Amino acid sequence: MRQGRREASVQPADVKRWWMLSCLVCLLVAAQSSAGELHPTPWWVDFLGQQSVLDDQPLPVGAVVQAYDPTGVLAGRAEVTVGGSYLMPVYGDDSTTESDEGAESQDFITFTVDDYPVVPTGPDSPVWPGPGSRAHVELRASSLAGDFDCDCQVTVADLMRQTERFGVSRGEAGYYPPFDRDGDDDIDVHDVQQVAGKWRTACQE
Ligand SMILES: [Ca+2]
Ligand SMILES: [Ca+2]
Ligand SMILES: [Ca+2]
Repeated sequence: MRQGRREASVQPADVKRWWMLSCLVCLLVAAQSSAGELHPTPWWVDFLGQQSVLDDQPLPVGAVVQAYDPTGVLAGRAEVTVGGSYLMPVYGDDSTTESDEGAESQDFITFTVDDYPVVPTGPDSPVWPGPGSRAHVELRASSLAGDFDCDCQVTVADLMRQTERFGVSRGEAGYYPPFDRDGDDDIDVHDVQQVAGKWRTACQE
């Protein structure tokens, strides 16, 4: 009987282990939500395009356009409902909170289409001009792995774009998710190796 009671009782070490595990889970969940969740604020800029392309074809209906502030905070997301077009509110940061919800005036905005890299092609520059305004920015996206300048081939130009951000982690200036090929929140040698492995590949004609 005494043996049975001892097995059923909760030991302090068990409580400590459970508590540490809970903390770890909370941290992981918090890290994930800050990385991938949109936090709309009352301040936004409408970004739009009407002749945007993925692999030289009009953006397909259902494609997801996303926008990031200079440290990789997700600030806008929109689904394409008319081929080649998008209209996306890109949210600004709420200065009254500690967390970073989005862009500040004159921030450079980067984009992805279905998580593929995008080159903005104007006519407006891809900056967040300030709440309540609009920016006409057409997008050119490429689904070819490692093709960061979206010219349908992987060359030294793509590697240079990526290595310019070498050592940058999510939350730091210059973080752009497509450069982080293995998705572990930094741009390091493993990500560069993946792109180097695609050297001289090109889109199929
Ligand atoms: Ca910000
Ligand atoms: Ca390229
Ligand atoms: Ca990485």
